Amino acid sequence: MLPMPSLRGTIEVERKFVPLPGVEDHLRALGAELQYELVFQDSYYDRPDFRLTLADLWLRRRGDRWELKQPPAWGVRGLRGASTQYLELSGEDDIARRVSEELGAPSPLGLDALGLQPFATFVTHRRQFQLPPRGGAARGVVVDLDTADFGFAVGEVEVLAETQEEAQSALREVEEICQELGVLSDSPVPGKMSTFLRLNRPEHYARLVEASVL
Ligand code: V4E
Repeated sequence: MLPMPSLRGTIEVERKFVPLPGVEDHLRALGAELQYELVFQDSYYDRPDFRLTLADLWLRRRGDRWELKQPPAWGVRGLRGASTQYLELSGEDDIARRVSEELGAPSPLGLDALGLQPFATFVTHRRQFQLPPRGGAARGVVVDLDTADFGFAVGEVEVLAETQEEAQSALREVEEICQELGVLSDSPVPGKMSTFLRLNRPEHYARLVEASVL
């Protein structure tokens, strides 16, 4: 077992999929229940030189909350490809500190003082399903079915993990559910953000593909 850093946080191990017709019936047959239906707006922010997203940092305002997704310092080792793992920060002060650090600010500044601009804004209609925990796992599996207002739909299977062992089993669980749903693709399925950028911000998209962030 690897030594663990003391500050762990919770990481999201996820896999996106193309939501085929009948996916909701399929989910219910696996024991999933609809948790909620929600409409929210995301605005993603970066510097004009794409400093944050080139570092795989995704700063967004979802409704009235700031959120930051970043690659975790721990998790499934060597994970690449169709499944992803990200650590999500949600306290505005913590986020401002992390973004200040990434941008090389001499001292932590507020998010409004860091020269950030929105580069993508879209509205998502989400239906979230919950699958009961399996095989002794502490948490259930969440499946989101999202439709964005630019005419794009995507599904996502997500399991939270707090230790490296949990992250490994979360990855196995996420792949197992995708397999059972018949949506386990070998190659990564594009999400809302990468699709939005490809359609609306081709220069930004090309830089991220070139840097292997997307
Ligand atoms: C992490 C990330 C981006 C930010 C958007 O994350 P995502 O999970 O796609 O959005 P959403 O709305 O489902 O967030 P949730 O509600 O689950 O918190 S945009 C690009 N990335 C990186 C990334 C990647 N490199 N590859 C894949 C397949 N997905 C995401």
